Amino acid sequence: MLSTRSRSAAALRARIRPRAARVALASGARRWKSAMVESYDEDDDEDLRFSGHTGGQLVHASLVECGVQHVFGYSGGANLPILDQFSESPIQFVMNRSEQCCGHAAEGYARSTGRVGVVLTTSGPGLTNIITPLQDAKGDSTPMVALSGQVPLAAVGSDAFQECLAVDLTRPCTKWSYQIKSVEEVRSVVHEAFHVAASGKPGPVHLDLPKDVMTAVLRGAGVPLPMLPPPVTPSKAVLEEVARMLSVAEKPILYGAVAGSEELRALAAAANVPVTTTLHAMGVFNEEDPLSLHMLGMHGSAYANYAIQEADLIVAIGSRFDDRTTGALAQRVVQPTVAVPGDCVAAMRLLLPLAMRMLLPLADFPFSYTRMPDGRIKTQQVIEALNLGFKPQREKLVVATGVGNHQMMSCQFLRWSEPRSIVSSGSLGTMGFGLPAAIGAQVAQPDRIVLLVDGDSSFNMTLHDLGTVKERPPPCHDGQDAEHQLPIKMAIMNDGAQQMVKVWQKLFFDGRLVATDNVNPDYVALGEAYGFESFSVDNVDDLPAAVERFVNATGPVLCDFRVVPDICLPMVAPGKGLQEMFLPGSISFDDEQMPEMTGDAPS
Ligand SMILES: Cc1ncc(C[n+]2csc(CCOP(=O)(O)OP(=O)(O)O)c2C)c(N)n1
Ligand SMILES: [Mg+2]
Repeated sequence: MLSTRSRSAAALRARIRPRAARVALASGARRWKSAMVESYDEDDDEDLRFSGHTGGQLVHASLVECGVQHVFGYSGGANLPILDQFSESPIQFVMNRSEQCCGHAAEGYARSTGRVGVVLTTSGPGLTNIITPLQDAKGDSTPMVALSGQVPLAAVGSDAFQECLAVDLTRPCTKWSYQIKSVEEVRSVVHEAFHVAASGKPGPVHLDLPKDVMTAVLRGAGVPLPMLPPPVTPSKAVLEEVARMLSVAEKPILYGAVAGSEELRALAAAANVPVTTTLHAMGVFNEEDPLSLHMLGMHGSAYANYAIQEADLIVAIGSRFDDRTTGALAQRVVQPTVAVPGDCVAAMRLLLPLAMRMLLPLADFPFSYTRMPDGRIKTQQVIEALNLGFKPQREKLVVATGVGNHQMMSCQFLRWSEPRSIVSSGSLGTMGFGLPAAIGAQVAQPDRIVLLVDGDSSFNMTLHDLGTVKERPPPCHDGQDAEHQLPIKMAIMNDGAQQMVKVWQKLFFDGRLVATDNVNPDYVALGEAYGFESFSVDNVDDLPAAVERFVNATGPVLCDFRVVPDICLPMVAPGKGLQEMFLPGSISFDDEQMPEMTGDAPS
């Protein structure tokens, strides 16, 4: 990020990754016995409460012990002994329409709350269907526990029906993947899985559960619960060094942090340092605050990109310098000048009393776009109208997105003021993520307003999960059953294209368009087929009324916003520094005016 400019204050440049500490977990290894052990419950060795339970019952009991309230899952022969436990359970079981959707729903659940999302699949295709969500959760540091059924241990490795080498498949896309081999270890392993998923840098854990282990009966106490290491405390001395750097920096900037909204706001105010956020952190810092520079990166605000390029001190909080946020870098891995391992929120708390300085940010180059002269509407325009429509209820809003222009335009044209208000696939960029993730967020928080801003192509990938929106599962421990539907507001930015990629074809492949136009279903008819209030709008005159109807709908509602395709600006072309971005107005989606680019298209 800073490699393109050398400045005299280079010695001050810091790239601090407070979460650089990782839980060191080689896959397959599952015991910590170190001097760091905080407590160990000796009584647990004698715990006979679970003697006589089956493996399936132990899994369920462990989920309850770990505070699980919702599981997203799908049935199958291999997971029946576990599924059976949910016939009478304090845990609400949500059946999405495919395992991929279960996985994304668990991600939406986790990201909008900070709690661990839980998924249950069957063996074979059930498990392979969650590879994408697992990788997505790994890339975006989302705590998730995935449980898969498996053929009986004796059949493992025999190419049995619906057998796959589950743990081998999930090893690279999880923090830890493990096949439970005896009923004795079930409770201990499940507890440990939740710890691994939620601690250090959060991420997904996969447990494979052979059917015979799930039907076996525990005799005696079983393996004691794991001994867990205490969290790393950020070093006061290192934070004093950070405070010193902050006090002498001329152009510092704060970047990142998904958690610790209050701490970040206090820190920015005390030190008077501007804040830019990544996709996942939208809202952690109030964008109405004059210190807010909004999102940075490939489609970030021009002022954030200029500011971070010019900064002599970057305080990165829980961020990992993804290439979508850095632009061209000499090295893929950014080495911090000072690293503060430990919990970000704790680090910010400790830094707060030490940090004081004066500086005012520069906010120029606003997000903008060109309106159509004939009254047709653009995605940016719709999102601006949605922003206005939902403004009075912004504290309650959670926004899920697909992947593409509409995703970036949501970041640009919605104003974000609340933490955990965006649910979006950042690292993996998974089309089809939006609808199931919205479902997960709504299941987790029935009182919040869940808005899905989806692209037509992204929506097409998982639209079968409309069935889950329609049939909310029966009431459970919380007694919510006012309406058997999830009141998700689904806004489809229907530009008839995979527009983000189509733009790249125009820019980098001499305008040759291959397989980036869509033939879409009639979304209004589709919504009605599922029993939702559904309508469409395609012009600026009808837009305010359509948005009002959309905002005020009480149940699930689908609006097909028929929009004119556009390019998303600002845009940093591949291989370029952030300061070399195309600004709004500099290029348009018109054939004639598109400049031809050299170099690789974005990946
Ligand atoms: C599963 C998956 N396949 C392919 C891609 C590559 N890709 C990135 S954006 C995009 C187009 C998205 O189209 P749409 O959802 O309609 O959004 P738009 O850009 O038109 O707003 C594609 C194909 C992806 N990100 N995910
Ligand atoms: Mg599209």
